[in-house]
Amino acid sequence: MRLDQKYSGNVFILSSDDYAASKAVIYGMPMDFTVSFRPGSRFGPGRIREASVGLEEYSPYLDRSLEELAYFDAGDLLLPFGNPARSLDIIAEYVRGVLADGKFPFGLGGEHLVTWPVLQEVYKKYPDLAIIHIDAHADLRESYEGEPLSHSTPIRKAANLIGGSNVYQFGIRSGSREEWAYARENINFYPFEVAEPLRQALPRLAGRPVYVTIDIDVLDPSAAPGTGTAEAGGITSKELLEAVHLIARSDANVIGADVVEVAPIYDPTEQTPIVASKLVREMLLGFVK
Ligand SMILES: [Mn+2]
Repeated sequence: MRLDQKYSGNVFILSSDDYAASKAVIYGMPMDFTVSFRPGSRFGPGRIREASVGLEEYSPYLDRSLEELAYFDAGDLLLPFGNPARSLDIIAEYVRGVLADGKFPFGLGGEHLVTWPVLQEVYKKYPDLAIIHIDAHADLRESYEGEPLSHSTPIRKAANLIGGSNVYQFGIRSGSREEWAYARENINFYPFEVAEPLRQALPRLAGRPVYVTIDIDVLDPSAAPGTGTAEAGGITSKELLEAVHLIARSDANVIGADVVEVAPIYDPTEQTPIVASKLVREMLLGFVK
């Protein structure tokens, strides 16, 4: 597998053509094969990139510009439609290479199951791994309708792998009674709110390698209607950006990140990919040192 191969011409603004010299690698994971409600997130990565042309390269929050950071955008990985298991293998293989090259993996989903192979690879490299998961949904099911490879299972799989005490969840406002009971008992669970509990939890992650996974549906549907499983009662885009900045300014060592579940077809105003593209800019500038 060639890690420096571009699969499409549509890239995030100011991304470098030089894979070798890049500190971070953006890759799209255009998979939405296991969703229980509305599909369409396979088109998320491409639309986030298109929306990125509307961004300033400078972040006034972080006083840092995209021009100061070398990152490569590989485009979307070629995933076989209808075959989640093989798709996850391809994602794992790609991320394994990116990590072996010492680069920061930055994924764009896709449904949330795409985070699972990434977490497995990241954990192999960082056995002391912790996860910050920001989402409306707990994603803590063991299986969904009998299927363990489901978009509602990745964080449960991660908790089983790295231990629930290393999983930090924020903004959750949906899930089964079993998921909530599991969350309360087994992981660091901060439902409904994001920025305030994050502020309190971050000191405990000082010095730890941390992977940050953000489901765009943590936002209120009024801010981000373009997602498969929109959930009323969400946070504002301002609070989500604040959360990214809190993590960026903390002593946690962010070693990888993703933004998932943007499904552009449900948002004719395109505000969802527009919000997501700014989120990606702030995450790149804040997390990749
Ligand atoms: Mn979600």
